[in-house]
Amino acid sequence: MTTFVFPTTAVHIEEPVAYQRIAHDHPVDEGVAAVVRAGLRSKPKRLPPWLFYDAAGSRLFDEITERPEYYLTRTERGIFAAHADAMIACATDEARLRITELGAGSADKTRLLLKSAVTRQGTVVYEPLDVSASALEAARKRIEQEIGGVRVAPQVMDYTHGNGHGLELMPTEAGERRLVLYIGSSIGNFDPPDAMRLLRRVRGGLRPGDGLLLGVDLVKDEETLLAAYDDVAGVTADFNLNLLTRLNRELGAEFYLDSFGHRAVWNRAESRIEMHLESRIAQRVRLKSLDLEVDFAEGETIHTENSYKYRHGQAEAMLAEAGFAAAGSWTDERGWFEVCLGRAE
Ligand code: AVJ
Repeated sequence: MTTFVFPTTAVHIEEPVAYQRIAHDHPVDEGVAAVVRAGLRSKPKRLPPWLFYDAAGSRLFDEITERPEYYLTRTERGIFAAHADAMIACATDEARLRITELGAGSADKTRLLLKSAVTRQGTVVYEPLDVSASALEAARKRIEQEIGGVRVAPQVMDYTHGNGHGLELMPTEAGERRLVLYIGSSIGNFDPPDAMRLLRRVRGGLRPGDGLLLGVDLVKDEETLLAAYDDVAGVTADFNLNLLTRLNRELGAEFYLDSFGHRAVWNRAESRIEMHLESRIAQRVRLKSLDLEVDFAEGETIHTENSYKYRHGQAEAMLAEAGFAAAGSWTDERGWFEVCLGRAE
């Protein structure tokens, strides 16, 4: 029996027996277990955003990108639709291009760039890098089916965890240049020092003349930013709360979803949107597979994501610091999103 202590009363809820059974059928992923244990014992509590992306979370993220408030995907796609040819021309500089993407393909956005490359040089090798073999396989099928002339060469890799070395990529051939795509504002999840480490790591895997195309979300009015991370249909809330569903399933946790709420905050000083899961009540939550009990005060939060927003010119400055010369930058008519091309020096 689990007890939720409300300010004025106490509610008793039956043990979620089904979770217990599943937790025992399920081998516990040690990486997930370690990061959850550390994150829920730290003060303030936090969990890393990569935990969002189980099967249900990945579906919810795709749904977010279609919400009217989530301008990021639509805006970046518009930039590619208008400028993909210019970007590819700028990156090739007479050489043959090989396109490497950090992440398993951002669907139509990547497609626009691949099409430009095929138009320009007849065929192109496309190398998506991702930790998920299944995501890579889905991307390979989709892309080979949809665009002729693209040879997909997926590589299973966790590009986010460095060890001081450069990215280990397949060697390019003579007369070939690599263009790395890091789009979709994915870099926004990293705080500035980690973002710089990642960019340097990418640079470490490249040769002079190779390129990095970086997509970043820009600072804009607070109302627009907050709405993008708190859509009225509640998809972002479901996406955030799904993290607790995942812990219930995988770690035999006993989070009662109705006792937590989604909160998006604009942290102006840090220039980032923060997502939190806020405990509506004072409560103790058990995570059976971790043999852990976690206390929450009423209103206490688990910080689940940062999404950094940049000022115009900042992405280029970061690229420069990582060893890339500015080779081009494109934005939309509202100046909401920016795509920058850096050339490895
Ligand atoms: C995938 C990290 C770019 O920060 O906008 C969307 C994730 N979180 N809504 C972002 C996200 C909430 C997204 N990124």
